Amino acid sequence: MLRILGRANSFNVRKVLWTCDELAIAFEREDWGRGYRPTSDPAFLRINPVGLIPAVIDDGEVLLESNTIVRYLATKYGPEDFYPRAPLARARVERWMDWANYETSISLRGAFLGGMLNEPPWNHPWFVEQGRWQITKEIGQLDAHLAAVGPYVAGERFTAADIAIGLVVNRWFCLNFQRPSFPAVAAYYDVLSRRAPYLAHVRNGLP
Ligand SMILES: N[C@@H](CCC(=O)N[C@@H](CS)C(=O)NCC(=O)O)C(=O)O
Repeated sequence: MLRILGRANSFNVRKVLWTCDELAIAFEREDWGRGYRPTSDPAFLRINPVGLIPAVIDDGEVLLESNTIVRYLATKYGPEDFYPRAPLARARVERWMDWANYETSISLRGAFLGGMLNEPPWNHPWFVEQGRWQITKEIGQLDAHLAAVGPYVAGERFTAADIAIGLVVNRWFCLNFQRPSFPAVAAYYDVLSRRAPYLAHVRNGLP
């Protein structure tokens, strides 16, 4: 059975849990990371020398990096719609996964880790303000995109792109500053919230 290493409240582990439930993949999960066994433990570092969760073990093979794991599971277990094989359709999914993991990760360090959890060094006031400004700009870009192509990020169908973006959107709605309203993003949050695995692993009260 698939083994998922990582705490269930981690942003990146939740992508894997959500994917498994969407694709009906059986798994067992072990608590590793902040508040549990530390990822600096030599036993964990033998699995992921970078010391980050999630790590997944499938058929004795280690998989690392949340978006790579989602794509691996989608390729191995998922239907065509969820992770298209055609190059252009696939690129339209992967574009948003890359955008989420690079662009919004940077802004959420200031807006979430600094501004909400007060974690140094991200809590420097300049960095918090910069992160809030940047994530607001990015959610505005997502809003314009969803208004044009919705209801899902890649258009008509729910895809792996929604796994990455669904986490960002949930966190956006939990941020503790005066956020402008973005109607297409709010509608998208409602659409995702009709999915039981989203409510179980993502919109479950955690940012
Ligand atoms: N790029 C990595 C980032 C992984 C990451 O930042 N994981 C965080 C949790 S979301 C972590 O390992 N934190 C340390 C801890 O929980 O001890 C991915 O997408 O998997």
